[in-house]
Amino acid sequence: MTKRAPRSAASEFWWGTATSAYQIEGATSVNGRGPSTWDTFCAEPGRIADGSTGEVSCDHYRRYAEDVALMGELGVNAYRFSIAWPRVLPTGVGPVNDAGLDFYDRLVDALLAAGVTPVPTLFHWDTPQPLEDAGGWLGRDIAHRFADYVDVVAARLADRVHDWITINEPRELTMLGYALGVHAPGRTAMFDALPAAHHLLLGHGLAADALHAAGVATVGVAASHAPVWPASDEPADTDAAALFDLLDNWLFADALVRGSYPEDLLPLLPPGATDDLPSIGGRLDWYGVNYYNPIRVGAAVAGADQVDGITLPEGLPFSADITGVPMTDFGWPVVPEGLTQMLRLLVERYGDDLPPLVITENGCSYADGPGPDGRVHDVRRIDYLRDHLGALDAAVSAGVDVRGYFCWSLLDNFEWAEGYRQRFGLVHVDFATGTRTPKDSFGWYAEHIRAARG
Ligand code: IFM
Repeated sequence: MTKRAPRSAASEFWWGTATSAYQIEGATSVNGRGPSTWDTFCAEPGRIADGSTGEVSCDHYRRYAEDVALMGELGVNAYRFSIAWPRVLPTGVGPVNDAGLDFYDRLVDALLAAGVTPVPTLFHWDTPQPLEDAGGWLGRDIAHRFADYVDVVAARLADRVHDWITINEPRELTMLGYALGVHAPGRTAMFDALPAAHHLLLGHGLAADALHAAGVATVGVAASHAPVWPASDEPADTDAAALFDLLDNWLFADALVRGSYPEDLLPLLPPGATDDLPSIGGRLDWYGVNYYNPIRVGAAVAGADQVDGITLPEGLPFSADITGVPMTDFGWPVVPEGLTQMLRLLVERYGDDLPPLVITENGCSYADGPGPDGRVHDVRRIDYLRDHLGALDAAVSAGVDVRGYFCWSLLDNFEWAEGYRQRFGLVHVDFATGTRTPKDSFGWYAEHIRAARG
């Protein structure tokens, strides 16, 4: 496979922050936006922990100028946001909703005026509901419809937007949305969910081709990765961990980077999946890693397991947990050295085939809100960021080629099945009023960026 040339903007490290459309925009039924699977999922009683929806959220659709001004204060030179497919194509296919595209036009222009490079993600889980009704990502057709939508967006924005991300976290949509049903679209297909992974990956490949044909400078992906630690040296544990590792990390990365699938997973993929691999692999100018924490995995044990706050059903061929390390308020392990380890694992596995890396997400949920002085003293987030950026430095010192870091997230926002119970933002949002209050971590990150950029 030919390795693509490193991205053109490589001379400037991206210091950024990230969000996604459904999590911040609100305005879900405004100006012609169509319904997404997340609108449908949120409307089902019991799906979202606090019963909330993304209908208003941070109201970024109306307050985007204020949010771009915050980015100016923060000093980031790049912003990762996502484009809502149902805002552009309300039913997932034509006709085009110009009012939807106009919003992203305005946002891009505001970012450029503020000196911030826009790095849009074309799909961050908000599948148009009519496409889900026709089978969603379990079917193959949607990959082609995705590429058609990408053509439409590129035709409007590629004159000003040079760096793009095709899809966000295909692992989560496959596992949480289609296998376990704890995210939209709420299907519980278990191992029969794997065709969704393949179709998302095919969608990535077709979209990347559409973007390159539109003449964009660089195409990336945002893939979640977690080092998998076997619970012990016992074969039952190491075997279970190896299977989990394939499903969690290498199913996606092997296809994206090498254009192959792990042999052991082929029986779970659609017939003929390998024929599509030439349309998937080798299209990346850079590879985006979303890192939160490692996972300790062992042989199946009786009783339910919890991973990252999600209860796993019984009957899976592995168990997963992690103890003995600090936890965020979401119950996610805080293990900065796992970031160094994950980046090194990618380099070891792919060698020269690996494109330059970008950390497309890293961050933490802590509940701190404004104190009596009106400020948000989120000391734990500062520690988290300092330690993870240190772990990133360690990887770079060890020779890993990393070209950017996006902190998740700019704003407290709608955290999927958790609703508004988790706060990942550098900026606190009062969801009753929309008031934004930069946290102490915002000032810390601003200072870090200033020092790093010299
Ligand atoms: O909020 C999510 C984001 O949408 C995808 N990556 C993980 C974040 C925290 O859960």
